[in-house]
Amino acid sequence: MKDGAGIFEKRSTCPYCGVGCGVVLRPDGSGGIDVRGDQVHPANFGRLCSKGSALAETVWLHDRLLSPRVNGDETDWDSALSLVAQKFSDTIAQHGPDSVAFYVSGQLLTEDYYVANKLMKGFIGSANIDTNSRLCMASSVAGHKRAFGTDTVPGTYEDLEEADLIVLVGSNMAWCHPVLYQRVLAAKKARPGLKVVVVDPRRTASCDAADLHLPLKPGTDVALFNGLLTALYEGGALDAAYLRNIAGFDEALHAAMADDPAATGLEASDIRKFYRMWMGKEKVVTVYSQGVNQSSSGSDKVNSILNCHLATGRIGKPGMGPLSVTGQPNAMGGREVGGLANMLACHLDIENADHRQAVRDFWDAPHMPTAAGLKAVDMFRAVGEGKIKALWIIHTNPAVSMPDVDAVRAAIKGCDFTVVSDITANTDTARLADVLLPASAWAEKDGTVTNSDRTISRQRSVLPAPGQARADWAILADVARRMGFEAAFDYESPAEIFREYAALSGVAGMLGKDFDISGWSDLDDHGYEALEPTRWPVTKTRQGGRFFADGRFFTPDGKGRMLAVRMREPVARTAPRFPFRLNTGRIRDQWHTMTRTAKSPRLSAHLAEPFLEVNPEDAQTLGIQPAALVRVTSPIGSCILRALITDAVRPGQVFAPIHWTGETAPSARIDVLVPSVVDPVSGQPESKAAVVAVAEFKPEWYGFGVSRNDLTCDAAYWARARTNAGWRVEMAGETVPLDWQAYAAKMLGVEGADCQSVSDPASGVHRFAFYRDGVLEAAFFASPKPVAVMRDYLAALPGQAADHAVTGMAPADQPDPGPVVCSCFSVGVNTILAAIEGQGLATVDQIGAALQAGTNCGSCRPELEALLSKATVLEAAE
Ligand SMILES: Nc1nc2c(c(=O)[nH]1)N[C@H]1C(S)=C(S)[C@@H](COP(=O)(O)OP(=O)(O)OC[C@H]3O[C@@H](n4cnc5c(=O)[nH]c(N)nc54)[C@H](O)[C@@H]3O)O[C@H]1N2
Ligand SMILES: Nc1nc2c(c(=O)[nH]1)N[C@H]1C(S)=C(S)[C@@H](COP(=O)(O)OP(=O)(O)OC[C@H]3O[C@@H](n4cnc5c(=O)[nH]c(N)nc54)[C@H](O)[C@@H]3O)O[C@H]1N2
Ligand code: SF4
Ligand SMILES: [Mo]
Repeated sequence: MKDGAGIFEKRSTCPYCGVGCGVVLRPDGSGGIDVRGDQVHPANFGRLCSKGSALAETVWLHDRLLSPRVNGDETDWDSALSLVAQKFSDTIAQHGPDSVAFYVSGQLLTEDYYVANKLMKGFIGSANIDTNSRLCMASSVAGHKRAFGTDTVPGTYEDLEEADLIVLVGSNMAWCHPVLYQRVLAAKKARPGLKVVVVDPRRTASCDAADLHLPLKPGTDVALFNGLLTALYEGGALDAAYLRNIAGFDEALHAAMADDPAATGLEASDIRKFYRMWMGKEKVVTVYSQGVNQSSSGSDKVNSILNCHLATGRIGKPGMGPLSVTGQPNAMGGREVGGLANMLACHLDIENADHRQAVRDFWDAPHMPTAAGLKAVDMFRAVGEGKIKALWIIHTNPAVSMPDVDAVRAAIKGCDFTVVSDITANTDTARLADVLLPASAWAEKDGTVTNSDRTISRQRSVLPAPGQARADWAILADVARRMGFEAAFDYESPAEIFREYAALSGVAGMLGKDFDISGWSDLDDHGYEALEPTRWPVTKTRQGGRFFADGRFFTPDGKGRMLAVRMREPVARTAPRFPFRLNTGRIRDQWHTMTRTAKSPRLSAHLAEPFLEVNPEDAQTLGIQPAALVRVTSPIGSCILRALITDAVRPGQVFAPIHWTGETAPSARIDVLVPSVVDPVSGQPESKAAVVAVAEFKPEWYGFGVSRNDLTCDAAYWARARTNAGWRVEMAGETVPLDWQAYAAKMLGVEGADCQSVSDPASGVHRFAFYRDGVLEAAFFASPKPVAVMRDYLAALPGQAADHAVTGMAPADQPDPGPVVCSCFSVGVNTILAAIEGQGLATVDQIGAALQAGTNCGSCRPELEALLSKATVLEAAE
């Protein structure tokens, strides 16, 4: 597509969250791209969040893996892929198909996923392919299948606009699905009658728009929704006609009545208020995410929610229904294509002989497994036990994101043969690989993804793949051909794979399955190139729409199922040695293990350091001061994090983000603390309910540095972040270096540079500024107490003359902007607070008019609201 000026641009999708926003990409001619929201994409209608808006900053090639590597040495594709094919074939010949495994990702494109799944399940003959969606959506899949007979998301995004009540359960939508959240805010503004309830133990940014926040005890959601079902029954709010299509009502109600919502620890009046809101508004959408799924009772939590919607017939109709929001851009596509070890393809079941036969015939497959394969946690356990001897990890970083991650790391390291496909060699997982394969990245790839509301969209390439990088599907198909499956993997383009997949879904449709996109089985290459965002199903007779309003389900008897579920506490119990419940999750501007978002200085400025939210009461009991470091210890591991004292978390609970890794902050890898406890039905780990002890970490010294160069740190604690000028790093050490200047120069990569220093041995405070040719290369500050310097000001200095850098303070006429709140326009908290006070700003829109903050993507608007109320509180106290 060309614009009026003849400049070439293409429509594609954002590679981050499951909202699946449309973007328009325009190469800038020098290797970069411009990114803007796609006005006509039905997920976002032009909007983008802070991460989407900063995509252009993440495509630079700085740390890209450009050629295959075997045992660390660069090589060509032919050698690397022959080795992979040989090792997999030999292992299978010697130890059987179940001695190999693929661990893949909800970020793969559907075409990549299709090839991986076909190779493992149809040709290798094992079901040992599982995906990081096991850590993410497995409980929703299990809940859907139990209730509906299939993994269908009944509703659509438009339901959010039509609803009268939106309940967010375990979802921090403001930060994790920001564009959907903006749609909710816009709907609320247009229709103030729309109410929002947030069910989350923690006060999150999503609570700012909430009419009611229910900070329930972690893990007690089932008691809340069982109480709701009971209240609906007692209040006469059930839909008797719809219930004729539903089995299991009596048992479900009986179980619900046995639970007491008081177990949630919520005020009885708040619970009643919530139940009254639910009963009083027919159009209810319940959005749920990882606070529900990532639990040892995740599947039951899902079904307790579905029970309430089924019992009231509030499902699949405009403005009502359960809506499980998917995390990754193609989490939904992966579920459809059969990426999970217990699925086949197109929602067909591995354990169903008819389904197996149909897929075997379609693929002309030589070997098909008859039982489900190993789920993620079991898979890595089997790797650790030596039962899996060849492992291929694609598009995911399990050495950071799996529970009990040090055991997973040891398992991967000990595996006879590990292949990792990634876009960079600098990940904790890639560092453990025997063979490293360079994948082409988002802006270089073609394919399709499915978002949270079943909309299939094209991802389109606008940049050439750098070096030898190749698309994931092409690498997989090449290995398959080298393993002897030439005919079945003779693909030349993603369009060809997509057509085959669409045809297979027609087989599933004939078997009575919901996932049917056979309307596209004849799509030619041009049609594939031009494919518009479309909600499935896509058949000759039907396109899109909602499911289940008609009371027809995909179970053997065609009825929906209510499940009898009872509340179960998280498996790990707090005890005097481990008195805190550790909640984990995401922050606004980072994506998972940061391999892409951390390349953006703007995104890195929002929260530049890993942290632990601690309630002020607990901080006082533990003697923890603001900005202190804390050691967090669980029965299986230990971390060091910065304490962030806030009443957003309740006493007895702490929260830490998941994003930091061996590359960015090794002592903050949070999954070293989380045990590998799983939901018995879905196999999904309980990632949000470890138990921990918290104590102050007292280092000998604290440090802060900025540098133009790459850093090499070895302190007990360090955390680095990108800045426009290079890097910034927070540090803390347990041993005092003998020569501070030499230590700082080595770490900051400025050995031999001119140095200005101010040292006070008595107080232990040391300050250094390093220059080359009168330009500041780096600066470093160390102190026995947390370092007090103007961090955000200093971070911008490297590369400038900055002759006062050694003071660590800005000259009086250059105020410190403070940590960035608005990433789009890099507006800091101090700037905003000063403007609120100085110019008497009273609304978010006034802040926008004065400073631009919040006027582009809007992701920071909840934080601007919070700053306004903070300023008001301060004023009131004066
Ligand atoms: N910025 C950003 N956005 C992302 C991602 C990212 O990395 N960064 N990742 C994407 C992915 S893959 C996913 S899966 C989604 C996740 O999206 P979300 O699920 O919204 O995000 P989380 O922060 O993991 O967890 C949500 C909330 O669950 C709460 N919670 C913890 N325990 C309980 C409980 O027992 N009950 C209830 N009701 N709530 C509980 C937590 O306090 C937290 O606020 O985000 C997607 N979007
Ligand atoms: N404690 C705790 N743990 C959690 C969670 C939690 O809430 N709490 N959340 C869980 C959830 S929901 C998720 S989804 C996982 C996410 O965890 P991961 O999937 O492990 O994290 P990512 O950083 O998304 O990993 C993606 C990898 O793919 C690489 N990559 C990028 N583009 C491409 C490409 O085109 N091709 C290939 N081959 N590689 C590419 C990236 O560089 C990166 O290394 O974490 C889980 N772990
Ligand atoms: S909400 Fe943000 S991260 Fe998610 S798809 Fe849209 S732009 Fe990307
Ligand atoms: Mo996820």
